[in-house]
Amino acid sequence: MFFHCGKFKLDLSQPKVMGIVNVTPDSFSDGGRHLAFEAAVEHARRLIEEGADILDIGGESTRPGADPVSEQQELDRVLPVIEELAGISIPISIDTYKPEVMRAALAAGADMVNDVNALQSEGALDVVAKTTAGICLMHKQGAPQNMQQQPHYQQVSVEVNTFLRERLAAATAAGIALERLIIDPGFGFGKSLEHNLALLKNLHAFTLLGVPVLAGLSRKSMLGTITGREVGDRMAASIAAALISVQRGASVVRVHDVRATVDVLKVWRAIKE
Ligand code: 7PM
Repeated sequence: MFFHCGKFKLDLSQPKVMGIVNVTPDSFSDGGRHLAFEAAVEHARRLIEEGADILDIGGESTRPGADPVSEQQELDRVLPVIEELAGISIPISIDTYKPEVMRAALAAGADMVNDVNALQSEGALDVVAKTTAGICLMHKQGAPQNMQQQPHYQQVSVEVNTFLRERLAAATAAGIALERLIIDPGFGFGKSLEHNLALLKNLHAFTLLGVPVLAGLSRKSMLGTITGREVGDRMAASIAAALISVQRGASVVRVHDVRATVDVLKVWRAIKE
């Protein structure tokens, strides 16, 4: 299966590693933007060296519990980084749910949109339909500010599956080819530990929708709950989760620890029938 993603066609017969690049100013607000730019570009280049297949660049608007960032702030953060990296050997994904940020990022050289809102924002479908960008459609329940307060499902896998099927239909109806689409159950986005584990156990069911599956479990709080480890100490748990995801059919894993994940997938590949 090939994933059409802007200038690229990714061969997903081997699972791919998407490395996370956050463009977030630190507390030294004076010159913070420049420091954030330098740090993000340096981090991106390191992830490429470590073997990342895709870079996911985000201005931190979609984190659970996070305050929304304005469109202008998000543009100011991510555009210089995309412009600086444009022309690298792997696809650049823009992590945003804002249509104007999608449009500007794709114009600046991004090849893919990673949208935790699954193109439900007003105008988002139209913006990406006019391009050749790849798109990740993710499920969440509720808004990032409150979604972890009281997640509720009758049957989480069925409901997430139905939602993603509907968003795939909306995207293809807007003229986006199936080859450009990838789906993601959205671990941690309005899900309890029990919900997350049910989704991981049943991850294979999502591959039946006919498009590749992306899984993002890296450093997430469910891994903290299971292991009792703080966020900076969850690499082993994250790698286990990435390997399980791939064994259950994921074609792309979204991770912080690219080097270690690439090694683990090499071992998996060596014994894969
Ligand atoms: C705090 C909690 C900070 C969670 C950051 C996060 C996903 C994503 C994120 C995912 C896709 C993180 C998350 N998670 N996009 N964006 N899938 N497609 O770990 O699972 O970066 S934000």
